[in-house]
Amino acid sequence: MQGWILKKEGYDANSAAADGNRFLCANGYMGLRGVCEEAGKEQFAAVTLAGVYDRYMDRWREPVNAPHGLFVQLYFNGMKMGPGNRETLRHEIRLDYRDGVFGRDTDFGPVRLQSERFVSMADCHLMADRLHMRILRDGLLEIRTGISADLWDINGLHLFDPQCRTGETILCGAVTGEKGISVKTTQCVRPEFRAEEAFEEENEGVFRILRRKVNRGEELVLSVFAAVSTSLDGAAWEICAEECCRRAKKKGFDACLREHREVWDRIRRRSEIVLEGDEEAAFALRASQYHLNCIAPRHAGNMSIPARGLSGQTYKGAIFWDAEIFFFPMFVHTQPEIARSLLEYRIETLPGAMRKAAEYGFRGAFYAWESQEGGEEGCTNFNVVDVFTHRPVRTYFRDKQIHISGDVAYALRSYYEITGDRSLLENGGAAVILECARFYISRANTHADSENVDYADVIGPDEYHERVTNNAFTNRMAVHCMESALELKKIFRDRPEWFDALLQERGYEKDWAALERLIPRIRGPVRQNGIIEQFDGYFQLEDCTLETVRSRLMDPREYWGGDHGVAGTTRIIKQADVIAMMALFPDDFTDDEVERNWAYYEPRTEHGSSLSSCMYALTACRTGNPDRAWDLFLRTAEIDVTGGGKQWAGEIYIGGTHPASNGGAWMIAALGFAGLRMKNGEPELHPNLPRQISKLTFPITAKGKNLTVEVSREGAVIRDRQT
Ligand code: IFM
Repeated sequence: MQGWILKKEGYDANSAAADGNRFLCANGYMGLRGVCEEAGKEQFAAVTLAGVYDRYMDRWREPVNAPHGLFVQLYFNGMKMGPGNRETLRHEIRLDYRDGVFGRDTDFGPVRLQSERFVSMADCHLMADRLHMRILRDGLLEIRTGISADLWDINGLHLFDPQCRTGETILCGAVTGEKGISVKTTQCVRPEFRAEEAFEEENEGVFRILRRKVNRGEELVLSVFAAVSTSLDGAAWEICAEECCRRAKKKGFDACLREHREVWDRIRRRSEIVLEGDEEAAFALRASQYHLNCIAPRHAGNMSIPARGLSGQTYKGAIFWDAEIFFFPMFVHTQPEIARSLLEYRIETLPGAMRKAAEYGFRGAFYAWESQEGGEEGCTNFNVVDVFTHRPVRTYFRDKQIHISGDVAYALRSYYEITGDRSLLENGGAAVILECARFYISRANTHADSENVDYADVIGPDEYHERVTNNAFTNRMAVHCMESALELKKIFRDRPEWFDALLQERGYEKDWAALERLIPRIRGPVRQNGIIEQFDGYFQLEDCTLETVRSRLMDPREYWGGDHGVAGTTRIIKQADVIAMMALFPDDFTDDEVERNWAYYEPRTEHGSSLSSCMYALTACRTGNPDRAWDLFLRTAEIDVTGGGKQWAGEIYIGGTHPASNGGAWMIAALGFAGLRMKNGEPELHPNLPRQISKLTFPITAKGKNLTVEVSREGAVIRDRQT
């Protein structure tokens, strides 16, 4: 590992799944897992498409993988070359975080293959690969390249009726089973050598065979261009992939790569945090920013980002609260058009959220916990499979994790406050806030004999304790959402008629009055010796250590939560909950309160979710303890360098990249260590540099102004930035 390049030497089949994540190439439209050209489903090869979902039989709906157009398999004298072969002398893969170029260098014995490939940031449909083959023995070389359908699907099959075509541009098209969405992959090549050409069509795809007698010392170069389009891409989708391939072939690999790099340069100029003083941390931060930037929807203005990005089909390719609370901050401060896209997705899926609220007998908008196409709920009632009985376990994420609607409203309000751009609220955002607030009115539990209002039967961010009452985080989010609805009146004080018409259109008159009455009655946090009780009855649970709970596990993959989970009857929590509330609502709590709660909850937190550490790190910075935040920062930023994080929840695979940690690393560095805060619409700095960092420099935009933040031991400044 050095500077910008993640490297791995040697081949190890057992780490193929993790490496596929760590070495991911993506451009927001699709993600190509970090596997070599010849990889198939055994090595977890996949080209995962953003926003294209399919359901096979009664399995979980998940994103669709497109046929893989950069497939290349070499044969030498009839022998298949692979990095795991006995003859292979050396194998290395690498990923450059500056521009997402994936490289390999494999000495197969008779041939040394070096390649560099990318998923284009300049043309979202395109990916390209250039292979450089040095011949080390005389013999017959066969290059089998084409479009492979031998891909890793978790809950497939998804593509049916394959239609393949050979020729200068080969093609493989198919349709999804559920909704008949067409997916097309095309491929063409530019060999810089002569070879006999033949084609093969089979179940596994369509292939071109380039055959040639080779002599030791020869150097052969082959460029491969592949493109993907789907019938969701608009009117021109049918010809889009073919034209994209032809254009790329004509331009050549270098020109395509140049255009791709120019876009990455611009992205980095707008978002990159330069961390000085600790090279390991700087490297991890570059990795984090690469991973979050490469999955951002730059090709569409109304898409969000799944919890495992585009690294595969884990978590059903669904959008969670991760988008608003963990990805959104980096984007809103650096590339607000992407933050806007995440929220446009929520605006467009409001009807789905309203349907979900109605399904449970409530009014307003209850957003999907795992949101898929059109806001469809992907979360099932049985979201975990028990490792002992192999039976699905009833989980309550779908129906009880009601903070999701407040999280969406929280981001909408922040977008307005940070960018000063009211147009999102005008064009659907205000309606979302009103409907989310209406959901909290309708979901509140009142009592015949008291004025108190509770939220009973909920799950907070700590998912291990299910069906609890008055989860402090949830109550605070609900209040914030309802206050934001009231705040809209002030935001639109110069357009009272417009706002009144909106209230009228949504039939909101009675709800408006209800909001004003309800907010002061909602149970606020209950404290015991300054410690906020996470939910009613939490302090009555067994108070034991994390080690004790871990020692009770009978299987390392066992699910800790729910009725039979080892954590449920104890105070051990999965992830930041009270502390997440403190991070999101800093003005509610004194430093002393934050410190005490941090000291209480941190040792009781498993950090079993990659969303956890960053909240603890942020709050540690806020109380002037950046050194306490340091390890949590490294853990957050390094997760997709090391391939860490949980891989299993019961029998369900949950591995992939960790965009929430990537966003969390940005938050810790910018909001925590540099102490960036928005005060009355203006950025301010309250630095908390840990001893390892000598300087942080990064770009932000605030209210349309491009600025550079610089924080060092000498001081902190915010300067205008030329773009
Ligand atoms: O959204 C999270 C949740 O908070 C914990 N489990 C994983 C989800 C997706 O990252």
